[in-house]
Amino acid sequence: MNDIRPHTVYRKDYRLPDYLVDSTVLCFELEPNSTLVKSSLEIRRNPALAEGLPPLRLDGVDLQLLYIAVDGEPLPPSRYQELQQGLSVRVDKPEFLLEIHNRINPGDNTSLEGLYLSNGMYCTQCEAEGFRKITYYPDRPDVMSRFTTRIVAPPQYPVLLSNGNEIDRGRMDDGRQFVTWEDPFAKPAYLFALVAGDLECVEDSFSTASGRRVKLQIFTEAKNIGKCAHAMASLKKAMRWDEEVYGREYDLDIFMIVAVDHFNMGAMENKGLNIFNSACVLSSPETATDGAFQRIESIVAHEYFHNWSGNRVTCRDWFQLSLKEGFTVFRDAEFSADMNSRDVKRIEEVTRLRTAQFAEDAGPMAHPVRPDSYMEISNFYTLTVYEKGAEVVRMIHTLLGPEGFRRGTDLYFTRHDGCAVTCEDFVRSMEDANGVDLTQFRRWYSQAGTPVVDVSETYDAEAGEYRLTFRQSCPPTPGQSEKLPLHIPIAVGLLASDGAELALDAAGNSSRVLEITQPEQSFTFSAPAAKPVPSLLRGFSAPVKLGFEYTEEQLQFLMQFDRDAFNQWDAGQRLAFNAIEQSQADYRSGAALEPPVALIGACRGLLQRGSTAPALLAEMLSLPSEQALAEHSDLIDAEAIVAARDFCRLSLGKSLQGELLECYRRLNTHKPYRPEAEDIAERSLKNTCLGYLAASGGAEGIRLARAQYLGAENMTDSSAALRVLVNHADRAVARQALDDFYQRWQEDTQVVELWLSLQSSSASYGSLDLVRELMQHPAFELTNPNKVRAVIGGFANGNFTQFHSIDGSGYQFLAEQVVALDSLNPQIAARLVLPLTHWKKYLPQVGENMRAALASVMAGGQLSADLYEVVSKSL
Ligand code: 0A1
Ligand code: ZN
Repeated sequence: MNDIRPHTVYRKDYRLPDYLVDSTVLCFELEPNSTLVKSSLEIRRNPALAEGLPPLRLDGVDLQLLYIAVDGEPLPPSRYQELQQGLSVRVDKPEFLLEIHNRINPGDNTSLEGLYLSNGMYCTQCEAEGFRKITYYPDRPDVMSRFTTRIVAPPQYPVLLSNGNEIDRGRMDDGRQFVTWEDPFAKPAYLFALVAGDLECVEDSFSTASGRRVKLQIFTEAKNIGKCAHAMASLKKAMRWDEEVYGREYDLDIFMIVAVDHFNMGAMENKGLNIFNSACVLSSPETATDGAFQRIESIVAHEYFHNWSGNRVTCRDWFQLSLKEGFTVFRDAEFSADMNSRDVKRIEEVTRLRTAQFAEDAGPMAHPVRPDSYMEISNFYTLTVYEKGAEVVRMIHTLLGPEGFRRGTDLYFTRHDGCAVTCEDFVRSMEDANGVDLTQFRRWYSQAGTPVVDVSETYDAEAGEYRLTFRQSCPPTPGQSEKLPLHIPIAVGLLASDGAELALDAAGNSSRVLEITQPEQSFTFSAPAAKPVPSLLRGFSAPVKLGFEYTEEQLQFLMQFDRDAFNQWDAGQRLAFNAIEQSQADYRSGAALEPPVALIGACRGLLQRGSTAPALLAEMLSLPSEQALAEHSDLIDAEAIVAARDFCRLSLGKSLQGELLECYRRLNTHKPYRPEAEDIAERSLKNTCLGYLAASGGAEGIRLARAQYLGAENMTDSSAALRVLVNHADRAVARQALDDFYQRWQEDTQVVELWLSLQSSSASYGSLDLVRELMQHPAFELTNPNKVRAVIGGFANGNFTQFHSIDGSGYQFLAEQVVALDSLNPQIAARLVLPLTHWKKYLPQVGENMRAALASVMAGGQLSADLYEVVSKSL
């Protein structure tokens, strides 16, 4: 934490760097509390700029400067000035060698940015602005340099890694050893990485399309060496996929992944040396759920794909973050869709977007995919930049088609290889490769907020014409009161009364992408026989809220007949939203709640027909989460949401008991575990049924859950059964199962994280007292983000019932924890506080409690820039 007032950085203020760094030679002498860093930088005046030699500004935070020299001559103090966050050097020639020695303290670095220690192992995290915590440097992504790194360490750190290829190693007279690495590709400092530790590795290799052999290594502590196989298999699949789908080959002779326990995010794409949060790389059937297996596959792919979309072509400045993140999320989503169930993958993405990104868009931190300003860039690693950014890329893909999109990416990679570029450059490549004009489409990058598209229909029976009219609008967001119309691709189909699809064009296609560009726009279709039922926004072709007044019958019809699986699911979600919202209204007015008859009927039909794929069926039977319902509300009444949702769940469970039981029994086989799509789907459906059976109050559900818990041979089934017991069994039964689980898995960090979050996020079990108790448990560590996310995050983000307890105790608790965390890890503190920032959307009394908690954070003393930005913008 530093003590200067955070200031705002604006995109419009971008200037080219005054100086370039052609080569960067680093030497680290590792010691826990006093690591020596020596750097030699070949610096050159940027030829793109005018005459003159302005001072050289270097970034630096928490560094102790020991030595500074130019071309071998130590600099007199008159030639440089230490600033609060860097160094200013007076320059007298256009090219020179700058040498700097400084010390840092990795042992005390709990921010997990820069160089730090995690379980006795050294590792780095430099994105976005962490390199400045290592040494003085122009820490900006448009300064790209070739790095050579020597690491010197005592023998208890036998593995010494950095980017690129190993070029030298040896032992010093004092017994320390060294390894030197050279990265032939110029890169910005944020992609620098160093690891030193007592690690083991699994090794494999990959033959590229052009026949080069790449060594693949995954490093972990010895105890986890048996948990790397799935990540390795995922990596090889990703490498092949990127060759096949994008024509992108890997470029170094070695690709390394290291698992670390203390990490702020999921993983990091450092050139040739990816560093991963252990939870996103380690797995085994006994210890990892299906969800974890799939997450690992997608994150390994995501980081690998960055080698082209991020590293070879990088961002000019941090406002362009979505250039690499939106594009790479789109790439990893398509990869996962190809490896697993495409429909379920899309449903999961859209659920996340609607629940969390739409909420972000409607909150005080709303920003465009390409933000215009920030105080702390770490706060902009958001769902908007990542997920909405990916939706924007997906829309380009939809508009251009797969071949057109590939022409665009080919041009983008060739044109900008080795460069630091902008979102504008990406769009221009798409235009130039396809001869199209995306001028209006660009507004997706600059306009914040979730667009609303309201649709109405008319039918002229005589003319046999069906007409759809689209009206688009977008609510104001901070700093953007007026919005311009967007270019929105809306995929539609029309269904006849027998479920057949109408042909929408001369070629007989039954799905068509309508391009909406005007505030209001109509399209007419030929429908000679009768008025059709529209299937709108197929595959969620644009990140908008679509309004259309469907009747319950139409929704049931679409659930059964729509050819678009996403819209089948979405029709069911609309039915569920309507039913739960009706129950909320009844709850508030004191009326008796009515079972959701249409929803029950539709779900019964799905279960009885048995024609829906298990993966999709599991999704279709799942109710929207409390968080999704909250996002859907104009004014959030947390208590009514919980009551109404619980009631609908109970009604479904009771009414469909026979069907659910039958389905559960049919799928509850003891197959050997495979994390393959088909098996994952069956487990998902089975455990969905189990959840309903237990939620409906009968003893049978609990009995089945106990039996499943005892007999489970994989973590998916075991943890699903445990979750059911924790949420629905008597407290004593739940406690016993939890104790048993902990006894069995206490040595496994990832399983213990699961055990913690399962409790903190339980509506019935996870009281605030329990959460405080968990924070005292030996497994909890306030300096470990995974533990913080499991316990405090699980409570604040996953336990809607208890967190929103009417007395405001949950909010006050969160505020206290955020303040405590801010002095340790500002990035995590600023993320953890987010649930409080939506206070304006809650019923006045509740919202006031949330606001008061936020205000108490502000009053909590000197805040980090990270936390200050979020809290001040939200108050
Ligand atoms: N580029 C990484 C995300 C990341 C960002 C910041 C980090 O530390 C503060 C770490 C990772 C990705 O997209 O995977
Ligand atoms: Zn990324």
